Amino acid sequence: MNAANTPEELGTKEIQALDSAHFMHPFTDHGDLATRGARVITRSEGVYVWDSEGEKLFDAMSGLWCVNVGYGRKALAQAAYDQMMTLPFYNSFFQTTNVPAVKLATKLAQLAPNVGDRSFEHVFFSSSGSESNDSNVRMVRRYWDLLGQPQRKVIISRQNAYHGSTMAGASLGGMSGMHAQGDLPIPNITHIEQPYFYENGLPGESADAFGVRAAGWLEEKILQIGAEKVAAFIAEPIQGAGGVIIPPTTYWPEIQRIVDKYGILLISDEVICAFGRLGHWFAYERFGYKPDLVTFAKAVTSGYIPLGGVMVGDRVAKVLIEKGGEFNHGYTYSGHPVACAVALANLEIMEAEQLPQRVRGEVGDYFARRYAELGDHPLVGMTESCGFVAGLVLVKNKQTKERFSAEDAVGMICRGHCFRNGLIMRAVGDRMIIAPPLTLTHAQIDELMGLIRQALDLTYAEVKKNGWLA
Ligand code: PXG
Repeated sequence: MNAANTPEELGTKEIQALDSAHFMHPFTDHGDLATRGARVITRSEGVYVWDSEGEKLFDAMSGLWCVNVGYGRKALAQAAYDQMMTLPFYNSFFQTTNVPAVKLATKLAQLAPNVGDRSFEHVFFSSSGSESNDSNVRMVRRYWDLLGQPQRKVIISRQNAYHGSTMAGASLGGMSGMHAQGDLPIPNITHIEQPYFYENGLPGESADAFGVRAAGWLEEKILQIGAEKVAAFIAEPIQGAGGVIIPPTTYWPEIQRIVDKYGILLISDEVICAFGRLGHWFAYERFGYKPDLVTFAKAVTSGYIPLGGVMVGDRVAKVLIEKGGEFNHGYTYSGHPVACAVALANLEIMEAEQLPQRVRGEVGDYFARRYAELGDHPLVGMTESCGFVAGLVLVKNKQTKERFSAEDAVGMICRGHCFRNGLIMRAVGDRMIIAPPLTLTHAQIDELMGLIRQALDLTYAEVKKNGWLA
């Protein structure tokens, strides 16, 4: 154990006390946390993490949607060590560059498939998804200014989207709880309803019909604002933090038709969905649409070190480069050599182990089949998965699909049972979601489904005891 990680010297209680005294966590009620004490995660291997009490947990969330190659990869540590000893940092502002950043940009340009007249030859680097989406706002505005259409300012996004936590990221996102704090969204960002069929489909409406109707909300919004004022539409291929909301297959083609019709830019926020998660290097390939800008972060390094960025499609890159002169935007760590070296080593593992192919091939099929079996549980209203993301809805009554009330906090009850029984699964309202490492073996898929079923059984027993079942 090194100095930064010494549970032997500091007991769990002491770490929790210091945590409460000094560490402000993201999205956390600190009063509440102080009463229960944070769980201290101390080590990891493969698809498992351990806490300071020695409890082993199956990490079905890949850290936070990012550890796609699994924990304990020596090659990534070695890449970081070697790069730190060679050149730990140099900036890329003043007409300088570094080899790992150049190699990574080249590699990403190779991996991003061309679609129709769109190709991706350029990458802008940041250190996170949030920063990348701020960069998107800056680039989109610069693009339209350079084209002599400065009135194109409005970016349309969706309710319940997550695009990060900076001013622009939180504004682009559609989380009402975030907007309620700090006067968000910032001007010129507006939202349409999400394509959540289970919740918003009309009685008798097919998923396909709903997909077209939901995409139509974009056209309605564009017409309401005036097409000449709309700069871009931003969306996650599948909403992650919003609860793994998988749009009907008709949704994306109709979105494409609409953005093409009005000539507005399309931003695909693939912070969760890229790098094999849906069985492809980039998710737009899976759904067959043509974005102009693609946000990435998280799994580009499998979360081993912070790195994010934007794949800049030729339509935008050409204008910025040929007409733009200096673009007054960038971060100290844009193209950080250590982060880029780790990303290269990570992508090498993904290629060598064919992780995207695994996810869209037989292993992915097995995962989908086993996950769908959870649909027979009395508490489960529906299951859905795509690649290695999956979600299910907890319901009071399987036949009528009656939902629990928000006060019941049934998702949190289920999450508690998961944690106490060796499983990390995320709760978003009454949806339970997972995004496991892409390395899962068949045996680990079986283990995971067993752990989920056990948590569902325990949750069922508890809500039954509470008299909540309809
Ligand atoms: N876009 C998307 C689609 C994301 O999922 C971000 C942007 C922001 O990335 P950074 O690196 O700035 O955090 C994200 C991040 C959750 C959860 O509760 C999800 C994210 C972050 C934190 C929590 O599921 N996604």
